[in-house]
Amino acid sequence: MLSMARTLITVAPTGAEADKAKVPALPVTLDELVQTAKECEAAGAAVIHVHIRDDEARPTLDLARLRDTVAALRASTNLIVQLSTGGAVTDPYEHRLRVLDAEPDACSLTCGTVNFGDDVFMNPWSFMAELYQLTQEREVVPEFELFDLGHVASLHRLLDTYGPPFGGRVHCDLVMGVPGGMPGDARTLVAAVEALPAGATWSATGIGRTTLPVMYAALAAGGHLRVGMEDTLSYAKGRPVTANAQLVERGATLARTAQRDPMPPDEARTFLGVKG
Ligand code: KMH
Ligand code: ZN
Repeated sequence: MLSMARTLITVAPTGAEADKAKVPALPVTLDELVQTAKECEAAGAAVIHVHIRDDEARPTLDLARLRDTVAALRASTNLIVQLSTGGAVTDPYEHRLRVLDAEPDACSLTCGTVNFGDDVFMNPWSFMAELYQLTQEREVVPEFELFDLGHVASLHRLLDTYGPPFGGRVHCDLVMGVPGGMPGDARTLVAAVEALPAGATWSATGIGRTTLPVMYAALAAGGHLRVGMEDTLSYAKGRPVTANAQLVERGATLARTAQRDPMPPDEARTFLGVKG
C-alpha cells in the first residue's frame, strides 16, 4: 500500500560540480549558503545536503570550514544538517571520512562506485564499510545514496554485515540520471524501489532534464524528494534556476497537490532518528 505520509524535502543547494563563474546563483560562501538555507526552510525543506567551497569557489572538505558551516546552519535554521561524504571525485577517502569530525546530524553514504560523466566516483566496499561503521560510532544518521541498481545490492550487504543504521531507519536517496548511473525514469525508479530492503524509506532526485519525471514518479510511488542546484540548474527550457528556493517551492507545491504536504524539520528529526 502507498504511504500517504508527509513529504520529506531535502535541498542540495551547491554540489561539487557546478562552476560559480557560469552559475552566479549558486551559493558558495557561508553567507550565501545560510541565506539559501533560510529561504529553503521557509519554502518547505527539512534537510540540507551540504557541499562547501573554498575562497575561490572550488569544492573543499576543509574541516574547520565544515565545522563553521554546521554551526552557522544550526544557528540560523532548524534544518537537519546532512554533510556530503561524497565530496568531489578528486577527494581522497581520508578527507571524506574526516567529514564526520564536523559532527553533522546526518551524512550521505554512497553505496558503490559509478561512472560520473567522464570521471569515476569511487566508493569501494572497504570505504563504504569504514564510513558506515563510523556513522554508527559517532551517532550520525546515514542517507544511502544509490546511483545504480547494483548499489542496492551493496546496501543489503552493508546492513547484513554491520546491522541497522544509527537512528534505526534505512533511508535512501535514488540519484538518477547521472551519465553513467541509472536512468531517470519511472520504470527504473520502480525497479530500484522494489529492490530496497523491507521497511526502507527513500527520496529521489533526477539530474538535469530527468528532474521532473523523477519528481512526479517519486511522489506517485510514495517517496520523498531531493531538489536543488546540485542536481538541477535549469528550471525549464531556457530558464536558468535563479535560487534554490524556487526548486523547493516547486517540489512543495507538487507534494501538496499529491496530498502529501512537506514534512516540518522537527517531524523529520523524529522520522530519521536524528540525535536529540
Ligand atoms: N559530487 C559527487 C562526486 C554525495 O554528496 O555524497 C558525489 C556526491 C554524492 O555529490
Ligand atoms: Zn552531494
